[in-house]
Amino acid sequence: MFQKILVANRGEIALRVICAARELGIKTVAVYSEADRYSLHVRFADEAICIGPAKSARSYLDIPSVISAAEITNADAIHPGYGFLSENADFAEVCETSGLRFIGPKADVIRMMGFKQHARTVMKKAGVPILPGSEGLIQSSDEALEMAERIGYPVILKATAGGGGRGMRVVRHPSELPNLLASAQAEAGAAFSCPDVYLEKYIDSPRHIEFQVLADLHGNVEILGERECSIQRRHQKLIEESPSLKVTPKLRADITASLKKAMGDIGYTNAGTVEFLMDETGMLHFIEVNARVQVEHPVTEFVTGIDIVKAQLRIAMGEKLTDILKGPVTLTGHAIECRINAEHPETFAPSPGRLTGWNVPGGIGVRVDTCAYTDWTIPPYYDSLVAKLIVHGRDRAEAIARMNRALSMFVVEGIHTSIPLHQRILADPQFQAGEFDTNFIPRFLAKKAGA
Ligand code: MV4
Repeated sequence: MFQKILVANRGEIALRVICAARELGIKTVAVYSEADRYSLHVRFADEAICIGPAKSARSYLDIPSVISAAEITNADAIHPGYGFLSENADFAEVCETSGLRFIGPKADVIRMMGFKQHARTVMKKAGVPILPGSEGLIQSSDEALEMAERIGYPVILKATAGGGGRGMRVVRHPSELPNLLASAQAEAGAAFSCPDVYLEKYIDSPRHIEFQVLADLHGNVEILGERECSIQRRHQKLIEESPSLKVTPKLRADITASLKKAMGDIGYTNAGTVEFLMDETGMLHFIEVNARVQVEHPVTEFVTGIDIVKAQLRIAMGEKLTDILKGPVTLTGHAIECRINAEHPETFAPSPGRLTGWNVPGGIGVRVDTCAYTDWTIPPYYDSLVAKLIVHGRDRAEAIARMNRALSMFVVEGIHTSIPLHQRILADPQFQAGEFDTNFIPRFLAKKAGA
């Protein structure tokens, strides 16, 4: 049983972890940079400790500073949230060797999932559908050309250590393959200190659909349905929902069964997400595993009624999933999340500054996860997420109406936010019909610019 945990993060997710710990009677330690002294996560934690200057590399990403803070405050465990150190296998390892429980998967599992080609191999072996592609890493242009010929163009080269679109190249013709291979390898080497790339069939207009996993330390795995995350701009999700309109009960059951086996085989523990691309025929293909709690976890919490962060803490304390879940996982109604960013709704320029006015919507089926408050100044050093607005309705139409209502009551003054953009997206007939893919936002913005 944990007496006290340290939350190695900031903003809304730090506060989210503090909420879960408090409900379980576990004390919390917040860490903060000099820029976050007046953040709500500092105020609501039982203790708070400054770990360095504003720059993340010298505070939230500084492993010795975070570990020292945990040792000084006598914490039992560390929750990493998302981003920062959450998928850093070395950090997870240092936690365990320092006698601190890392609230996440084991270090070697995080490391393995970080190498995408390896994740592909283990998923395939367990019967999870993957895209046609290389069995291992690409050794030469000739090998890649031969493989691409067999699979058929277009293909995509991906950095095995990559993520967020870096070290990726789409190849539409053999003549461009050698140069694109070299540039993918160079970019991967510079960004991840690992130039290795693999190759797979490219899907032109996929949907991005991901499945939520919980796994305990006793070999039990549960899948909490899926999230539709196709509404993105430059790899930043804007709107997520659950369930996906395009996932049939049969498809959900099939993927759930294959993932239960795969995640068990891998020895995956705690919370995680398995990402898929859906092709034009409605088939799902595995792409990668995210070994952390995600920004969009609340939509799954709304439709399942399961507190995912509390489950993370209880799993890390050794509890069994059957005791945590108390019955089968069921999906009820429809949930949507809008990420409210401090940025200009048309130029997307960051918009930090003082919140001179701030009113958060409430009422039935409305949840706001935020660390912001009136007169707080959003610092310019971190990502632009200021709040997550999540709604739940009995069906998608009710959820959309509820989101519109809640957005209209969300008052943010002093900065620009993505609220007007969300209102325009929700009014779009294609969005309302559920007819969209990962090219929706580029198309939507081009349409507006042209009009
Ligand atoms: C793909 C793909 C099409 N085909 N893989 C982008 C980030 C990384 N996580 C995977 N990504 C993609 N992989 C194949 N085989 C298209 C993308 C992609 C994408 C995926 C999900 C959501 C938005 C996206 C935007 C551009 C490209």
